Amino acid sequence: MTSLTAKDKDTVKAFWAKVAGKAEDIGTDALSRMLVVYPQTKTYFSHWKDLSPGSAPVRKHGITVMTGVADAVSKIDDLKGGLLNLSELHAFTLRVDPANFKILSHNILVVFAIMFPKDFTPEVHVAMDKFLAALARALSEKYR
Ligand code: HNI
Repeated sequence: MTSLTAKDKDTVKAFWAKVAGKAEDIGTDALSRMLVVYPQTKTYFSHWKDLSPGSAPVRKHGITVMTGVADAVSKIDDLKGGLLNLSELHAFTLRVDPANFKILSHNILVVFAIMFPKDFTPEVHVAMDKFLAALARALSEKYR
């Protein structure tokens, strides 16, 4: 298990500060891709009218998820404690299989690479990958 070094945390905060203004587009694109490329993820959203890329509910939920990511950046020193309520919601209420956290993380990374090709250096890539993995672990905390 890789944990975030102090340098990783600085890299995450600096990259997030650069891209946060585009969070709505990042969330919409990442969620759109997840639903197309990993159609098994659609089961959780079958109550939506339109699951096609960029639809109103996809955009709305993309924004919600990125608000959660932004919140996690601010709680980077205690992700497990900071995200307990959100973990409880996904585990007990929504019953999301935690394997899906990895899938969404992957799609977020793909969108970072497309939207920010210059800023998304290998160093930023590894820091964001570690951060999203730690976020996924924190969200999985209540499943045990
Ligand atoms: Ni997730 C609701 C954050 C991954 C399925 N999710 C939320 C909410 C936040 C959130 C915030 C709103 C909570 C509230 O209403 O209080 N989700 C996150 C974050 C990640 C994540 C930060 C990972 C980076 N969620 C996932 C994944 C799935 C998922 C991978 C399923 C594939 N989430 C849901 C569903 C809801 C949800 C379903 C309820 C949405 C609705 O419209 O019913």
